[in-house]
Amino acid sequence: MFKRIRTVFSKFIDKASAILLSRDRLVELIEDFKLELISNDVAYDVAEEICNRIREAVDEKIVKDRESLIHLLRNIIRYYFEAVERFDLLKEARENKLYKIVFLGVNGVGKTTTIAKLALIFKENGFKPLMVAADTFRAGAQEQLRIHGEKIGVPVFSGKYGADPAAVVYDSISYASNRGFNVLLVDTAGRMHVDVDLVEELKKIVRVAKPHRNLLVVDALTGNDAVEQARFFDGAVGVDGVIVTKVDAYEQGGVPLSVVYAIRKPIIMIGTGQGYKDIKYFSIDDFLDKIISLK
Ligand SMILES: Nc1nc2c(ncn2[C@@H]2O[C@H](COP(=O)(O)OP(=O)(O)OP(=O)(O)O)[C@@H](O)[C@H]2O)c(=O)[nH]1
Ligand SMILES: [Mg+2]
Repeated sequence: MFKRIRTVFSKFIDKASAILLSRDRLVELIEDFKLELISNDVAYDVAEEICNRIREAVDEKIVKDRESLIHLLRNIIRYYFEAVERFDLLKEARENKLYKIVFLGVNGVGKTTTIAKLALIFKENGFKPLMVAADTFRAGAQEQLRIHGEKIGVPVFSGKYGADPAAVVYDSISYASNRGFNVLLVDTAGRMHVDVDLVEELKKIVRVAKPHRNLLVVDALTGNDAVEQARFFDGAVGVDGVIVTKVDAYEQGGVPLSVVYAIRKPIIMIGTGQGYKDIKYFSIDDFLDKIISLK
């Protein structure tokens, strides 16, 4: 997990600490570092900003040794994550009679699996979740959610194949309210951004559901595409928070930072495997510890 970006940081720290006093060589090194960041999924603008700030700190003589360089780098990265407001799903669920989340994301990123993982978290915290299959397009989509539901012991609401997804969501809300469910997790069809009709439909789902949160699921392995997807969905229906999946198999490391930078919305959770327990709350400190070693 994040191994490549960790190597990029540690190499930079090693080399830069040795030449902190020779500005020209340092500037050159920072330029190389920038390219390395970019090739590990750090968006160009972020990489440039990071490097500008390092250069400024060097000029202001803030960076005196290895320790202060590490400190500086961690603070620079931390800043991006702390600049966006975070929220707590369990806390919000406690504050609402029926807490509704709509999950967004393109095909195959891990939406359905993530919904099942989250449903299990809600269940284990004493909630009564209902999963809603609003993907009425793809054969097998509802079935997939139902299989997950059976395995984790969480009911699934679905409409007929080919039904209007917004109508399914509408019906699921009264169903949930009448039967004492208090968390509604809506699975939507994987949308390709070029498809305008599908976007209109997504807007309709959101209008009907009036969700407390729209959570976008992105697959870390798609790199820069994850950033494009974030921009797209945020522009189309608004994204409140992001779940980054498949980080267990992801070495580059730049995606969480780039996504937060692109849409200024927090990473809420990360998917760390295919099992139902393979999900974690995103922690800024954990992330920093993984990518920038303290030594
Ligand atoms: N390694 C790993 N695999 C994951 C993770 N999350 C999901 N997957 C796998 O990714 C594949 C696709 O997951 P789905 O949940 O079906 O994805 P989806 O977004 O619902 O896909 P569509 O419904 O086809 O749009 C499955 O094989 C999952 O097991 C994760 O965090 N790590
Ligand atoms: Mg799915």
